[in-house]
Amino acid sequence: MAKKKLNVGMIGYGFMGRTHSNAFRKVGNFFDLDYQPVLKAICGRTETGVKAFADKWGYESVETDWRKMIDRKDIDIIDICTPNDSHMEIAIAAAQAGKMIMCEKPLARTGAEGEKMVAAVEGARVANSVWYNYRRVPAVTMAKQLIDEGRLGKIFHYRAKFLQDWTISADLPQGGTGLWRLDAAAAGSGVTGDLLAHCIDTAIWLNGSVDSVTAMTETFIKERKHNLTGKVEKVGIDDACAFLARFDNGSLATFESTRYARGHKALYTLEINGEHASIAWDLHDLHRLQWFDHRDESKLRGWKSIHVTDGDQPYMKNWWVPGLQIGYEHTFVHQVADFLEGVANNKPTTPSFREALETQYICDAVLDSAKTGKWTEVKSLG
Ligand code: SOE
Repeated sequence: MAKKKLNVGMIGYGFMGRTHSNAFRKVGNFFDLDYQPVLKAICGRTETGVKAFADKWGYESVETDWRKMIDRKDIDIIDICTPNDSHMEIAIAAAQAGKMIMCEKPLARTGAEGEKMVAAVEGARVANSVWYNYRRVPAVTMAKQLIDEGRLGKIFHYRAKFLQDWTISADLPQGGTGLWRLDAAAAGSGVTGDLLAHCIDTAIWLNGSVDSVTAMTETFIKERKHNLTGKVEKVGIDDACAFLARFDNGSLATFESTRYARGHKALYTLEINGEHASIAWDLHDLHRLQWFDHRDESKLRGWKSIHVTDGDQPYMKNWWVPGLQIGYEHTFVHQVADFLEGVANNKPTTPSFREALETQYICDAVLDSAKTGKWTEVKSLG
């Protein structure tokens, strides 16, 4: 049977524009789905740049004004790949136009912005999801299955960190292409919204809601030249953040992130300790899940390194043959596959905007706590 086409209109074409375009192109080759995405239009402000991107990735048309893209009748899905300060405006307009929406993480700069986005997509009843791609690393999805099957028993500890080192130089400017992540007005926050948001999203998916947090943040380089104004301006983002959390299930957690950990480029690790078993995972070895089960016979008990590449492990039957691994780009393919399956079955794709709002509330509580120095309760989703 011929697949039904869904036309994608992508807004923004930086690093995430590439990961998403690649995913839309590949998904139909590996997943058996009712729907086939079509790269219908790409939108960016600079005509030459957006045309070059369209040629490279095979988009059928280009737009330089996102509002025109949203007005187009031939677009079904709006994919938001712009910096965080435009997520809300674009998502609300897209929802009002009845488009399905896939939004790059984080949902927004703040919980208040996120609430308006949730109201818009739920009011318009349009399919929506946020690209928290690390949920869809097969080893991480398998961790979720093992936890949901009760194999860890009661969970006592959750530990996560996300370390990078790319902003150490004081000469690095803030603002503009690629560097908007250093500009608080565009990004909302620093490592909290950019990197810890990933750790938080995975954590609440695996271990449930967070009740309260206590945090510290630091901005190591206080002033940087701003690419848009040409002037040296105050840096408003957090360069590093560490926080403690209490989950609703009684477990305790530590989270840490920085862009000043010399030698680390994208070290995202997590560990969970339960009553019966522990799990550990490392993005640099993303196809492996470390597993310790205290119920094993004592003389053989020890950490196992499970190579998550077999057909009965999450997503893997769609790829190569057992033993051959996949990587970072495939997590985005999985996100599209799940979204299209959700559209076919009229089921929400996790994380929905509402689920991603919980991450936003935790980020808000972390940043508030870092200012007040106090334990802070996380706003409830209601
Ligand atoms: C920042 O360097 C960044 O690109 C994040 O924005 C992504 O979300 C993360 O997956 C990798 O690091």
